Amino acid sequence: MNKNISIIGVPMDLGQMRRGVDMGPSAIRYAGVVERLENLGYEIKDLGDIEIGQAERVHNNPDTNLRNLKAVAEAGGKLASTVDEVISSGDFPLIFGGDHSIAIGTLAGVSKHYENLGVIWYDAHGDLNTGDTSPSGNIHGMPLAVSLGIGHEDLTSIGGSAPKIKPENIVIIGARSLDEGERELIKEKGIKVYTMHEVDRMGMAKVMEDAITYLKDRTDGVHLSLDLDGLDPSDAPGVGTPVLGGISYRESHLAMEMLEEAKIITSAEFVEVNPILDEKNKTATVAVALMGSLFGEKLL
Ligand code: HAR
Ligand code: MN
Ligand code: MN
Ligand code: MN
Repeated sequence: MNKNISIIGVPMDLGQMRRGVDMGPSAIRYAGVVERLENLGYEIKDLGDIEIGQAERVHNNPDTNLRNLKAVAEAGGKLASTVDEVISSGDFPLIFGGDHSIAIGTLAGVSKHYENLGVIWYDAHGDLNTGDTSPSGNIHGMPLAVSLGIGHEDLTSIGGSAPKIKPENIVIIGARSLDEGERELIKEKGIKVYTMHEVDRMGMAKVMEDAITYLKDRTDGVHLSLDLDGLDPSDAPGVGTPVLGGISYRESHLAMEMLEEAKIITSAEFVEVNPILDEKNKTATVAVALMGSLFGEKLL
């Protein structure tokens, strides 16, 4: 793993309707992430937080049902440029959310550097909605579709109009809440998904082994987009849209350890940590523990 890490905080809470997730980056820092990674021999630069604009006081844009579209798109553009600069400087970009809408900007920045960027989407949700299929109008349910070039132009055009990723380079892990339109898109595009059914049936070791083999063959870099709601709410309670029956803390550690061993991850983001909904910063602490494993912490 690249020994130089640049941290970027994105205090974004406009991609969904529960306040508090904008405090995620702060909670993750407070849980000791810099010290944890420094102890593993990494050189850490904390670039601070991306500036986020104002929420719409009432959603009254007749042209779209996407809430806070302007502010989410603006922040995405800023994040894309920052991530692009970090990679150009030779550092590993490590992004803290904020809600998952920030992945639009992250992937726009990262994808400039790879021909065939792989993505591991660790999440209870598919985040494959568009304005037409979304039950909520919340942009945090759309970033993976947007990165495929599907969705509102103000979002798909961030960092250039070409799609940022190819459907065959995506692996979704932990899905257990998919909307009808998302299921159709998964089938139409042939996106690889390990739902909780596969995690239960195959076990996490086999899921990760398969996912790693699949991505290693076809990609020249892999971004990990880890939504804390991929974990079971008993292990990660501080999230806005918890779904029962998720991936355990131990399974998640194993997944991170296997990614570290495979040496395929070239950028990462940890999103949806909401300290207001949390129990004594547990979810941020879990996020930092998982980063420990991802970056090479060993038990013995
Ligand atoms: N699928 C639902 C929607 O689009 C819920 C999405 C919740 N998304 C996140 N990110 N928390 O995964 O509104
Ligand atoms: Mn706010
Ligand atoms: Mn998500
Ligand atoms: Mn989710």
